[in-house]
Amino acid sequence: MTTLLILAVIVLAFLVVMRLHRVSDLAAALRGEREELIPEKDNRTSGRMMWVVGFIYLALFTWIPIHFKSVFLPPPASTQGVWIDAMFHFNWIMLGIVFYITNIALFYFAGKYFHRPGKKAFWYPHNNRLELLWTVIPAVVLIVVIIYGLYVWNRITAAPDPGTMEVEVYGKQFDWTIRYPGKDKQLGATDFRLIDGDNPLGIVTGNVVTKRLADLQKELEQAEVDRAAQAEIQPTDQLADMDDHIAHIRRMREGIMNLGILMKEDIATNGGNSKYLHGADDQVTKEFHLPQNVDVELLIRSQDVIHSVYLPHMRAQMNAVPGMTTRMHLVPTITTDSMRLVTNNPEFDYILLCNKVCGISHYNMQIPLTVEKPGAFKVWSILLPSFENKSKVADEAPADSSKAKVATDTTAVATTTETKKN
Ligand SMILES: [Cu+2]
Repeated sequence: MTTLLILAVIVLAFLVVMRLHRVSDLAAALRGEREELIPEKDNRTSGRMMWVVGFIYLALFTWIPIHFKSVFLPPPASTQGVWIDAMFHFNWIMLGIVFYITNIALFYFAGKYFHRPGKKAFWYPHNNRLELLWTVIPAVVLIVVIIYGLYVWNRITAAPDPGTMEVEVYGKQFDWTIRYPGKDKQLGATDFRLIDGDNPLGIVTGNVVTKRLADLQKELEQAEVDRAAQAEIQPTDQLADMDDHIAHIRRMREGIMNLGILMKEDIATNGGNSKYLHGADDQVTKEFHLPQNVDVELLIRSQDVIHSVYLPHMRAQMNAVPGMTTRMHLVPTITTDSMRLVTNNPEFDYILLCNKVCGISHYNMQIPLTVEKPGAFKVWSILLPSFENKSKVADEAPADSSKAKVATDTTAVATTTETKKN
């Protein structure tokens, strides 16, 4: 309330000053003075005010980052973060130099050369040397900034050395799923057509393909029985819908069969190295842990729209684009526990958040990241169930109809359900 009153007083005072100014203008007009003839004293005051305003402006600009340093991000917690911060500092220094020089010159000269009667401005239309100078210097600085940026970007996205630990970060509206490679240290292949409640990433294994084919076969048989039973009762458009549904299941089954053939061929060609043999022991989890001082290659995918993997304390960000895998290196250097000491905040947690406005619950698309000593990380990751074991447990659980519904997660299958409803 007090703030409101103070604000009102300021606004009113401003209005009063404006009115007074207008009154003095009118009085001068009545005295027969010409409005555009401003006395030199007024011009001098305006010039001095230019200096005062310029000084306050630059002083505030300098004071703000110093005063608010405590709310800035803590020191970078990854090797890549140190590179990014160094690049930012370089850019800030370049910008700062230009900013102070140009602004000091702007306010100084504007204040110095106020209008004096009888004094004419110096006419100085062109100077080749000056033109060259202020074209070449910014061009060189920009080239340096761009090359420096590309250099850092190339280091962050460089091809990983063989044996680098791979971790998948998978985004969908509106959560993150993390996949670790398991005992074989290699992530298995994935296919979106295999995505369901038990297999949120669509990991491809022999068992998954067989089970999916069996499910589709059952669904097909049921659809054909329904179609035969309804043949005499339903109108033709309803029957056409049922035919479409049957054709759709057939296409799905064919696609999965082809995937199975592809898989067999790949295994025959590549033997134990086939990417189709590495999925069973993958570990899929909603928790995100990383070992300290280990080079990790993050493989980033999205199920639906563009998301963005953003780890502000690591100064790391990469888009998650549907239909492709993006990647970046990350070497976390400070454990969560150490960072709690650094920030003097016992509740501190690193955070992985989505940095693309991706839909209605975008704000909630975030999970904590725990960085721990490699030993502790190993203990944690060994305890994670492997994908195949997890789905076995799920299979043994009593089947319920709601799960079957979750299983129809892909857009293609969703269309099926839609048709069924009709
Ligand atoms: Cu998102």
